[in-house]
Amino acid sequence: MAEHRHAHWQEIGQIAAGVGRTSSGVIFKDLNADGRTDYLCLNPDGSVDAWLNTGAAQWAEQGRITNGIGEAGLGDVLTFADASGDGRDDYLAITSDGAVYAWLTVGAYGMKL
Ligand SMILES: [Ca+2]
Ligand SMILES: [Ca+2]
Repeated sequence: MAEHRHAHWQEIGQIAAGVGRTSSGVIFKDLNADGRTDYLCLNPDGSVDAWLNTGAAQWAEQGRITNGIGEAGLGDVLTFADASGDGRDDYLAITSDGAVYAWLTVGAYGMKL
């Protein structure tokens, strides 16, 4: 008899109160490689504001972590993914022809509580 695995979901309710932005720019990435996804607001100008996930629905505001790349022709799509393999998601700009430019996350994010 074949074993069937099914996803199981446990509702835990609201985990973030929101930061007064529209949902379109909200993304979740792990900035500090602690295994907990962090809350990022990607603004239309490419700047990014971030809140670290400190656990139990507690978010530590980091403020503006980048003003954006400010280069014409880049940033058709802006996103975060770990390009360096260190567990911390990096800032990526994907052009209209699929080329990708990366800004690696270096240093440590503070924990403002
Ligand atoms: Ca994290
Ligand atoms: Ca990285």
